[in-house]
Amino acid sequence: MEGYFRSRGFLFLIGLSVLLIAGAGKNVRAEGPSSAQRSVPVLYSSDLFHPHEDPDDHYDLATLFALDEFDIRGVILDMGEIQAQKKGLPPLEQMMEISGRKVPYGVGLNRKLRDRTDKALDVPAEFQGGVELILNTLRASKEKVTIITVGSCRDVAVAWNREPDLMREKVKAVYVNAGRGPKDENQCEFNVYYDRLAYLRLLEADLPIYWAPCFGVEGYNTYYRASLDEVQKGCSPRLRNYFVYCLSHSNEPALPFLDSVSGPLPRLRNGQGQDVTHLKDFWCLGTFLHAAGRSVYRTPEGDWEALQPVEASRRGLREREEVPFAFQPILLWAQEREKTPPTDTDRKDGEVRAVCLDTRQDAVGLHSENPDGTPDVQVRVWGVDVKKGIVALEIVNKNGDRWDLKGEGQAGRVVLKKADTWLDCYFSPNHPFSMSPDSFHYRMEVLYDDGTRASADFSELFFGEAELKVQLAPPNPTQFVFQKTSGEETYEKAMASCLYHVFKGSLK
Ligand SMILES: [Ca+2]
Ligand SMILES: [Ca+2]
Repeated sequence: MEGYFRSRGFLFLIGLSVLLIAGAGKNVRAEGPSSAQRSVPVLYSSDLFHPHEDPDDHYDLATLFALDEFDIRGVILDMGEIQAQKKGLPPLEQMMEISGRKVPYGVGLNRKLRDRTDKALDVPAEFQGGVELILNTLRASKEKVTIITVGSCRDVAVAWNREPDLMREKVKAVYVNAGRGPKDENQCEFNVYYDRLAYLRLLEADLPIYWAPCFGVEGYNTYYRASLDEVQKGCSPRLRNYFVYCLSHSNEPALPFLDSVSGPLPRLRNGQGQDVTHLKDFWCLGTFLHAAGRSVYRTPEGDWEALQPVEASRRGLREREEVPFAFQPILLWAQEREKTPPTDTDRKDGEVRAVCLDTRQDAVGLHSENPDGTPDVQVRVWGVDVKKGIVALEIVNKNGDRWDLKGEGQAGRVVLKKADTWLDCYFSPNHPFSMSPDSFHYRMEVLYDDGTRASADFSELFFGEAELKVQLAPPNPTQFVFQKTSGEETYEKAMASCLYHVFKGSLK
């Protein structure tokens, strides 16, 4: 929906004309980019850590501060349980120092949502800072506020659970950088991994959601690559030092480092040890540009630059607009799973059937038969021959993780509960950061006392209590999904070039 992308610029022009009329009679300065300064109130939630998990969060934070349009009302340091070890505050303090801006911040919740409506009121006060920052900021704001998430969706989802009316009234847009596109089989992705139910909850919220999947087919993803070496050529010495501090995992005092004479940009290596500094993965820039109301223009030099339409006009670039991405209308909702559990009435003689029933009950520990506070997967199995006696039972996923009755499998223990016609198995999955779809598909195998075996396959429910449903092109859209509208190659070049220009000449 290219029209929507463009309409942002149109709305901006209306806003600007009001400003110009208001200023009529006075000595109004020529229209320029400064007229957009601090015009977009923003709350920002990031899984920002030092040392970093992925330095893209540091580049995203710099982007937030580099775009003049943003009036940063608060930064949520997401994932309280990790913030306790790897604090996100040093890079945030560096960015405040470079930009000369003081920004309120709060540490986010330290545990996953237990169900979609969880208000997390039991979480200790030291981890309530994120939710409170969101709600207090909205209460105090006269204008509607844009929310951007580049980590988990936890604190925003809980803010919604606590005060939906306030959120409906005061939230202008929520940009959600997470997940896989609407055409994908499942939503396996890093930011979803953090807190699956929080992600589902935020997407289903009755808010103007701008869903920006990180991966996905048919262009429904924000992924691109850019060279950190190229990007840093446009950076001021202090901004460059901010990146050097991050990439070198420095433990020197954060603020003096900004004015130090640092060496060359440290090399960034992937899990296999390869140098990926020249081809770093990135995702979120498009959402920042859209939230700021900028459009993308092709410069006479062959670069791409994201500008306010007014600034593009001033520079004679208005006719050179390109649209590498757009937000398309979508409807997102969560569909509850059927309350009546599946039965085995149509099961064939001798067939063993296993079905994942629930993922919310805590019945087993990782390596102990006692509950450990973390919910487990419950699988119901029909057709096991209980007359024979079970000597061993194990569950293996396609990733190779293994659970068994004694807890000798490296992944953990299985606990059994027997009924007349079925067997319930409980175990604790521990999905890898990659959240490979393979780790959600399992085989259960029983060894009987006469040496024979029986087995059945099953899949873990991704969100547990509900499923994510999507409808593209709904009649009255209030939610949108990111889609690349140029070819992959053009999109990547355009975003990499825009990133370079966002930093060039800013944050000195
Ligand atoms: Ca992130
Ligand atoms: Ca458990």
